[in-house]
Amino acid sequence: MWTSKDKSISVEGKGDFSLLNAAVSDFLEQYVRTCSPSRLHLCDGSDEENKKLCELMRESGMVRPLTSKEYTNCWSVRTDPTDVARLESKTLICTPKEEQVVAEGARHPGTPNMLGKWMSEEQMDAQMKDRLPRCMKGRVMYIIPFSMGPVGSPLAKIGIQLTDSPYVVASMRVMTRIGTPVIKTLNTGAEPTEFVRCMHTVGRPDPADPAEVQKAKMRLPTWPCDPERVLIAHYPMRREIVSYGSGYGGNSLLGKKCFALRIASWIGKEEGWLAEHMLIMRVQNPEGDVRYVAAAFPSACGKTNLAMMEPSLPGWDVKCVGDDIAWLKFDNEGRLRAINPENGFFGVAPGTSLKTNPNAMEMVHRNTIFTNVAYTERGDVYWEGMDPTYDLNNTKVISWRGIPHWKPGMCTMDGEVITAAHPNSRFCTPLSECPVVDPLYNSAEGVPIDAIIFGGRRPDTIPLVFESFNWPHGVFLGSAMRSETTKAAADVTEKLRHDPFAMRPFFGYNFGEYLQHWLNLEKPGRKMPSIFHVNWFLRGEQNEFLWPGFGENARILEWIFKRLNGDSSVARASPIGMLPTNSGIRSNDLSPSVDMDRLLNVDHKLWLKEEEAIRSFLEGQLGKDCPAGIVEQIHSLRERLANTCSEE
Ligand code: TSX
Ligand code: MN
Repeated sequence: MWTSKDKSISVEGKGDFSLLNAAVSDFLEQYVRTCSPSRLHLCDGSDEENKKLCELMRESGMVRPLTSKEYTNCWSVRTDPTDVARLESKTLICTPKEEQVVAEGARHPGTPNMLGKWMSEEQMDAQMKDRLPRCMKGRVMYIIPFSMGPVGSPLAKIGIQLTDSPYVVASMRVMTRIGTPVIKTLNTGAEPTEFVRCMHTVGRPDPADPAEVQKAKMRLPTWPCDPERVLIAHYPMRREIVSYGSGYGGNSLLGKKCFALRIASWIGKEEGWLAEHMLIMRVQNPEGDVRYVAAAFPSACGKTNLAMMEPSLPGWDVKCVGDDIAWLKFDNEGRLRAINPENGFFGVAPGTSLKTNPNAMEMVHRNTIFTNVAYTERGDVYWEGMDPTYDLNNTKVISWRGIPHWKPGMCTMDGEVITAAHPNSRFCTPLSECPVVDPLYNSAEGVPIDAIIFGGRRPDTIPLVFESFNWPHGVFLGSAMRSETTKAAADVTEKLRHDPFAMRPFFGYNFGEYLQHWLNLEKPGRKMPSIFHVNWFLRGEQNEFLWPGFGENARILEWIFKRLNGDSSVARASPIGMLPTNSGIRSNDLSPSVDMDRLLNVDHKLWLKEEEAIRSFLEGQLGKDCPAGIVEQIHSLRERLANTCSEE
């Protein structure tokens, strides 16, 4: 039983509420009063608790166990068909002043704001007052204490998530470290540790409102949500997140994008560190030298594949620390150290195969929650691009929408292709199941970062790899990132989207301040990591990929190693940065059709256009908030391009 401070309300409850300190109790009481749950469940994080929860979800029809012998403790979930992705237009950062979130350029009327959206705290409070009251009536409110980062690490931060979704509890248990040890660390210091308040509800409509009850009847009974009224609010100054109406991962697993990127980037700016949309990997060469690199890529670039790749070069080895988020902070010795705040992978399933990511294919056979993939009569899962040898003719496949005899090539009446799995379907797997997880993934002090890699999906213009001249130039490269979207679009320029630092939907504060924060990191006594830019996606005349990619990307890592070791013979200056020399990248043992000259070419005409696009984007979005250090980089690039004659 849980009782409010003034003893006026009591709610049936499971768990030891005496563990909660005063701040956590106040937070809980505030939302118990608002949401009126019928029961409370304080999660301890135990296996037993998880087993019971999965069983409960199985009984209610929300999850199906994968019964095939090849899978152990794996589950399949289908969401409401209207609740399948993050909703950027419903995602807002709430502060007293708009300029804390939106840069000057994007505040101009008529300029579309391409980065974070803002709403005043008062306005958002009113919106939520319209949604939250009694939203958990008749149901359980789960209380999840979680740590982003290894429990007790000086780089870790704690959150408490309230949610009415058992799917969220089971997923948070995979993606973060949850349970009793986390509550205990809140109270071990001299004063209580700060925590981020995370409130989530699927927004089951008010049972007292007949209209809302009627609307809910139209939905999948196993996946309550309120898609028309979804709202994901971030209050960075209050260290609070309120998410209403969606059960989908990016909107509901609040430790991930909401906390570890948006709120943490704000805290990082205040405290002098970085929360970035980056993978972290350990690379070892045949001589045994080890380097850790962090890399930021926009979506559809294969970040998860790279994070756990199998290098094709003999003697090279890759280990994975994380595939999505990095928290980076300089230590007292002036070295940049990184932790992965997460404890699991929440990866896109379609396209994942033995060819693109053998390690992911192996790990998803254990302790994995699949969302919106197809289910088969063999009791396993299927998705597009999973296995070209899968016998679809003789296996009954149930699509993610529940079509019982799905076959490739099926179409709707409008001629739209029906896929087996949703394109944004996911696997949710603990880090510890990755066959190449780095033994230091749990290290409290983090791993030392020697290189930062930015990337993009570009059919032309951007060479395979190049290095920044220096730190501010590297920051500029991050700000200039653009990538092809996988959506069909009329022409090539429409397909390219600016995605600075791969953070476009994840900035927690003003992009101008963000760039200044990055520039300010360079200080005497600090060993700044080298910054690189890669592009695996250059295409030739027949639209064919010019670079084999995947394991062969080890060749790029080899060049990066040489540069980190100070080898100046493998690079030459170009207007855009340091490019590999003709023999800089090992390619003699690649197919002769791989045209290295082409892959490393800098096309002057295209780069003049590129500079124009970067400048117009940065000027448009930042306006007066563009740091002088970035303005200088734009001018220098233009000058270098003007001062070199085209080689053609
Ligand atoms: O993940 C990818 N990587 C990084 C791998 C470590 N992908 C998949 C991106 C979609 C999410 C890639 N796709 C990569 C890559 O390096 N390169 C490409 C493009 C490509 C695709 C197919 C082939 C070659 C390049 N070749 C054949 O299919 C035979
Ligand atoms: Mn991501």
